[in-house]
Formats: sequence, structure tokens, C-alpha cells
Amino acid sequence: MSSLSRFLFILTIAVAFQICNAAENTRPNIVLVMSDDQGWGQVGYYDHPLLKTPNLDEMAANGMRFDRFYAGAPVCSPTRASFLTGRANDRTGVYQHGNALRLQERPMPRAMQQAGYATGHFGKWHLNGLRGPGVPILGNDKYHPGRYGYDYWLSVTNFFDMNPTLSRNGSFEEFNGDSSVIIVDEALEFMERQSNADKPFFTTIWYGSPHSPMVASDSDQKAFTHLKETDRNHYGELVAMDRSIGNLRKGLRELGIEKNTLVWFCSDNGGLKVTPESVNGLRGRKGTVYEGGLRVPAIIEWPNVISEAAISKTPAGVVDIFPTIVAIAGLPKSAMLQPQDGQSLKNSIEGRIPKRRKKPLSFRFMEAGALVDNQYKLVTQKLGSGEYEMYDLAKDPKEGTNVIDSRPEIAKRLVAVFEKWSKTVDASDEGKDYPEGRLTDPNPRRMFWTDLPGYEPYFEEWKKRPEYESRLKDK
Ligand SMILES: [Ca+2]
Repeated sequence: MSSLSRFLFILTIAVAFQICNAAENTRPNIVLVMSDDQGWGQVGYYDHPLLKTPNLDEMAANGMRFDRFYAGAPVCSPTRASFLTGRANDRTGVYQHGNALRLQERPMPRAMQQAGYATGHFGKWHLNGLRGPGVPILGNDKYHPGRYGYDYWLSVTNFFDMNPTLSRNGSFEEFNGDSSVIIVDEALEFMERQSNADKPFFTTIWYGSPHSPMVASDSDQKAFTHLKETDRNHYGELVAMDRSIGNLRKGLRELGIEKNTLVWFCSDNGGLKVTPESVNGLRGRKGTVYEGGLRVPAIIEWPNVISEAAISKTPAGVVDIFPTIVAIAGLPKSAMLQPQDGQSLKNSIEGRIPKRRKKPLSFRFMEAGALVDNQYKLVTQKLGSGEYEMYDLAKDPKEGTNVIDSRPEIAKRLVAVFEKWSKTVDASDEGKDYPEGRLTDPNPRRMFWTDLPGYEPYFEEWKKRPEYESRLKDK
């Protein structure tokens, strides 16, 4: 190397180092929060008749509220798979609740870890192929959060409730109190450690509320005493969850990092059959591809960038989270496996909310499918049947009138877009997107944890626990 090229080489390294350092200091922290089975109507800011959510309301009043935000799918694990990959669930091996996310996917926490973020997962996981009430995740689980790029995890396989047992990187620990409050406290401790070390963090907090079993403390049920027991507890869980949102926001302020921290809240699927109803009058509920199954509350708060409250009425969804974070954190596009099903919302967050969405939101869940293209929505109850319904969501947000026959041109266009998209999903499902061009492992079996030998040593002790009792009575 000549002395000039050596000089230039050293200069380049020095400049690159400076740029890295500058990025290190300004890169925002990312906190992604998701509730479990909270319907579109179950927030105070949509004037729910009984439920008060002062903390979510304040977050919305201080940030950006999405009025047309869509889950990845109408049930748990599939949405979680889309959340972490930016891809439709059927591309990733997660067709149904309880399927494991393929290790060949390229998930968001891994991209953030590689970019120098400290990564932590707190709460429900449900991407490791196990069904049944949430149990702490085994340290040798092939699909635990650490396998997808989380440095640190305090997690449970599925839904969890009061006084849970959680797994801290594979060791089991018992906790007392409401599960939402516990995981937020733990996440804040993680954030404090990273903040003290001047390291940006990426955290996912996935609640187990207000999913069944519904158990809330007496004080959280106070506003609902006239409701039947399950509804009273269901709504009580939302009260506790909202309180934990308050703890999170307060904790960030106390650490002095709230301005440079992006907090993104949403639910994982539509609401349940409860009283008062959970979906604000929309059609369908959890499990269906009608609006009640897919539309969920969503808010982003990020004081450094969102200085004035904003409301977006343009469709957006869980599949947009990964491309948005990639754009915000300045990661290379190669961080995401193609094809991606979402688009970056960075412009919206920065105050430039588009009137229309460029890329339609497409869904496949079991036999059903749907496509949301701004004003119109296509629905099929049976993929491959060629039978579709279509709704004009601008005039008919409750999907009451099927307009498939009265708007044949629009219908034809949407059907073509949907069917073309669905073919790419089939190719992904066969493993065509992976560098190997195929699945290196068959899709893992979907099973109850009671059939996994690793849990047998805990059966006797767990028989005494109300959440496991019925699962273990014959074991
Ligand atoms: Ca759920």
C-alpha cells in the first residue's frame, strides 16, 4: 500500500467510525408493545361506554393514532410472525395459532441486534410451536426468542395471567401480581441497564391481556361490577394493562429517555365476544377476516419526531412495523427477507400522512383471505374457490353490503392483485425466498406442551396451579 492510499484508508476508517458514533448517540430506542385480543373498540379514546384507558388516551393525545390499523392476521401467532418478519404469516410457516416461526426467516430482532441494538423480549411469545396455557419457555427450546435475535428474554409460551411463572433466558422464576405490570417493570429494568451503558435498545413487550383466562384484581374490576364474571375480569385486565402503559411512559420519563424513544402500541387481533361488545360495531371478531377480526387499536408516541398529536385514517398494519423500523434506524434493505408485505410509515410519522396507501394490505388465514385497497376490501371465505365478496369501506365500514356484482371493474382488478399475491405466498411457503431455495427443516409439529418431555418434571407441581389444572389432570 502506498503512503497515500494508506493515509486515505486510515481517513476512511476514521470517518466511518465518527459516523457510527454519531449514529450510536442519536439512534432512537424502539419499544414495541402489543396487547392480546384487545378489540378495536376497547379504548377510552373511542368513547367506550364503560372502559377508561387514561394512559392509552394520553399516549394518543401526545402521539399518532392510527384509526385503520390492521393486525397481520385475525389470531395470535400468525400476527406475531408478521410482526417480526414484515411478511404474511403463510410465508413463514405460521398458518395458525401455535405454529413455530421458521428459523430460516430473517426477523426484526436479529436485524436490530446486528445493528448494535440491545434486544429484549418480555411476555407472551407463541412462536415456538407449543399450544396450551402459557408455560415458561425451556432454555433448550429450539424456537425460543433467543434463536431469533433477542439477547435477553423473560417469556412465556402463550397467554398468562396473575402471578405468572416466567422464563428468564431459560431459567424459571415465579412472580406475584398482574402480568402486564410485571413485564413492564422488568422491561424498564432492561431499558435502564442499556441506557446507563449508552446502548440503544429494541424491546418487544407482548402482553397476555385481555386474553383468557380472565383474571383481574378486585380493584381493577370496580367499574364493571354489574357485568358477568368473565366480562368483569376481561375488562379488569384492560384496566391493569392500561395502568402498565402509564408505568412504561413514566419510567421512560424518569430515565430521561422518553423523547428519543419510539413507543408503538397495537393489539394482535380483533376483539372477543364480550359485553359491552369489543369491536365498536364492526363486522366479525377474532378469527374472521372481516374488520372486527383484523382492525386493532394502534398508537405511536415519539416526542422527538411527533411533536403534535396526529390521526391517520389511511390503512396501515402490523406488516409495516419492520420496514418502518428499518427506515428509522437506517438499516440496509437486506435486513428484511423479500418479498415484504408492508411498507415504511416513516413519512406518516414525520407528519406527511398520505391520503392513500400504495401497497394493498393482503391477508391469508387458514381457508380465508382478504385484501384492503384503501376504499375497497375484497374477502374470500375459501381460497382458490374464485368466490369473493367486496365492500366499500368508505361508505360501509361495517361491511353490510356486498358490492362485488355492482362494481365489476374494481372487483376484477382486486381479484387479480389478490390472486397474484397469493401465488407469491405459495412460493414463499415452499421456501423459495430463502437463500437455500427450499425448507432446510420441515415445518415443526404443532403440539401441546404437555406432550413435550422437557416439561414432565414440572407436572406434579403445576397440577396445583389453576391455569394448568385442567391440562394436567390426566397426566
Ligand atoms: Ca390474541
